[in-house]
Amino acid sequence: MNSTIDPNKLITLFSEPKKIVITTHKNPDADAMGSSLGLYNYLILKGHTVNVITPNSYPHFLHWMPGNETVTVFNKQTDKAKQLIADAQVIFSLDYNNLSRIEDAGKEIEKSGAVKIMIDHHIEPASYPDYTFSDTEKSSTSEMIYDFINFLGDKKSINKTIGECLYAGILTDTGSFRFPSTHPSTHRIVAELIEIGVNHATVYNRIFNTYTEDRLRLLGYCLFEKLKFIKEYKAGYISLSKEELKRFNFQAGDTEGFVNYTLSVAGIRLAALFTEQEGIIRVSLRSEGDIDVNKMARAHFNGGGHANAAGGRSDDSLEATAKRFEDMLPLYKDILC
Ligand SMILES: [Mn+2]
Repeated sequence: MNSTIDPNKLITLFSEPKKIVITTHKNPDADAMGSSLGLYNYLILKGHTVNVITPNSYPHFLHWMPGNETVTVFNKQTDKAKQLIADAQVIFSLDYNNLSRIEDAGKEIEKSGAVKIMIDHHIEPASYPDYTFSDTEKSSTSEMIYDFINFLGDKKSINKTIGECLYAGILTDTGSFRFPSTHPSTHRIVAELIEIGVNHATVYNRIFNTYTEDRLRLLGYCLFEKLKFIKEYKAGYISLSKEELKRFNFQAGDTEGFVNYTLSVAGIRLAALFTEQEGIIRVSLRSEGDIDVNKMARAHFNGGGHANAAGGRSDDSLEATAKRFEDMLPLYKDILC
């Protein structure tokens, strides 16, 4: 962990019961919820009063995590969430690097005089926190929560409940241990989690084998009818209009992971998914090797993320957004071809 931070300062901070709020990014994924609820379960074990606040709701396949029933959703329980932030003595920012990533909740955090701690693996962390643990080499924020508890000298307190949450985040953010961010340290941590009782098969099934029939058929439709390849640039994309999503009774999270299927075709190294949601086009980009989709997302889709996985948005039509993607490919001819 960050060697410039004196662990004793944080050990002292947490030596007496504190009111703590844990926040994570919009459209929370398994790493966002796994790191948040992993840390939540650790901190309540230590006698603190802890609340997790998400900007908006998150998919059903993440609801099994211990402590899920206590999560406050900012855009649904706004007054409660504002009060919790105002009362907090310590506020964590997990799995995001900038208050703009949590929209209105960010404004409340800006006003707060609480001690702020960021734990995150995205590039270019903002400077508002009192303590920043930022490491873009790390597989996941969940892995960093394990490191954080270890940093506090309290690894022995990591139990099965905490471990299941952290395992979920590590599993998904590494693409099931495939992505380059999967280091020997990642496997060592996971080995320890299994040793303390985490059942990896159970966590896998709870996350990946929970499709509704509609979701599976939407995937089939995407692959059969919607997937378009631009083979000269080793690229492919899927675009889905709101009418198409409606036809399959789309629920938040249903298209999670769909973008990766495009990369499973030999010779394809860049994939995109465009979905028309809430009046904007959501953009997901994935790549292999040295193709930096974080740069593409920043330059063309008002977004960002990691080198091989990034996201963004577009205010244009679905068709115009897909065209923008196709038009941008020649700019990256050198790295794509
Ligand atoms: Mn993450």
